[in-house]
Amino acid sequence: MGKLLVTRSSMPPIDEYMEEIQELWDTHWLTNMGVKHRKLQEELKSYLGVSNVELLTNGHMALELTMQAMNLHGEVITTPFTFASTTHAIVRNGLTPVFCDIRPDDFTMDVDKIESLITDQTCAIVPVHVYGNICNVEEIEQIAHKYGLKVIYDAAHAFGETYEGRGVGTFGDASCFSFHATKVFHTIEGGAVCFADEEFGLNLYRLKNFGIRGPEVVDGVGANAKMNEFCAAMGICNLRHLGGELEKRKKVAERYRSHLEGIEGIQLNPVQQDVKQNYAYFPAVFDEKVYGASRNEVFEKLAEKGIGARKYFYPLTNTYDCYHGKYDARLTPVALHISKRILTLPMYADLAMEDVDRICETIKECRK
Ligand code: T4K
Repeated sequence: MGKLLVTRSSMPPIDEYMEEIQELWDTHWLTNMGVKHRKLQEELKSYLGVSNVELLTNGHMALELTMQAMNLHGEVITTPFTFASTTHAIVRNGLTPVFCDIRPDDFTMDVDKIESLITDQTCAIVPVHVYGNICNVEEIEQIAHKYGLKVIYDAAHAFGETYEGRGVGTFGDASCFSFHATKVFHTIEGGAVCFADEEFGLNLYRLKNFGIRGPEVVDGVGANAKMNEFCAAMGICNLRHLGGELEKRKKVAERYRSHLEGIEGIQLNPVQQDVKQNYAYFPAVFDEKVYGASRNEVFEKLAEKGIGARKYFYPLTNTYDCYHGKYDARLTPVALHISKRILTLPMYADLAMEDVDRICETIKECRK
């Protein structure tokens, strides 16, 4: 049996992709908001049920440029239980991250702890729909409204999800998606920002193109974060097949649950009420004292058998070497606890049921 990695990119049929990019050989138009870019943008608007979509080179630039386009200054309340990108985007904007703890059940920002972190310097909240678990969007909206704060969701894991029938990208002032190769929906590398405010959208559009306003006017210190035509074409093809891919992911998740649900000492991702899930990740939390094996032991045992589970998200971003001495992870004890115990198991559409069985058998063998 070959190696199993934590995920595997979905690929559209090659002929379909070739057909989609054929046109580029005629036009020689390869980037800078060409036809594929515009087509994908329109398709995503309708798929995600949002009023505006700006396409970018990746999810990180989506976050970074969103914060810049909002002209934020001061402190940003965020979570340390995330990928490097969320915290780095804040810091790279000259903003100060203030870390809020997470909930032990769904790992999203604990809204009961937000208000005590707000100061007169706070300008925004950046929560993460981690593993596709939707944050408490109502409560976050209320707090933001009360204190006049912007809300930028890191929705890198939440592509295509809905909450109470509403596209997840419609919550907050902006939602930033990642279309990286490892994601449920991908454009090889890519990302997008969904938003309602057109003026913000214009700022964002300029910032992704060097801050150019017109042929002779550059009035923003922008970057180059334009999605190219080959990536957009990949997105167009992948979007056609997404329904089938999600169905397959659902079956994989169900198979995992049939093996692992109800085992003492293993906590699975919750099934959230009123959420249409995307089955992006399959995390499991191992409580060594109850289960009889630690997360690290399970990780090692799986690795011995060529199964590449990952410790998403360990370490916490507020303990990274590059932030040494700046933050105190003891102030986010739940995040610290979970990050030492969580493991994301292989999850992708083409993962064979026998492989899920094998992964679960190996996990069960770890019990002492
Ligand atoms: N916010 C959050 C919450 C995020 O999770 C992320 C990205 C971002 C923001 C930023 O979005 P982007 O700027 O990336 O669009 C991976 C991804 O690179 C990253 O996108 C993702 N989160 C993160 C959770 O996972 P690594 O360093 O773990 O990737 P890597 O190279 O180890 O790949 C993981 C597995 O994926 C491999 O074992 C095999 C498979 N794979 C990988 C690649 C590169 C493929 O099947 N095909 C591929 O092309 O970060």
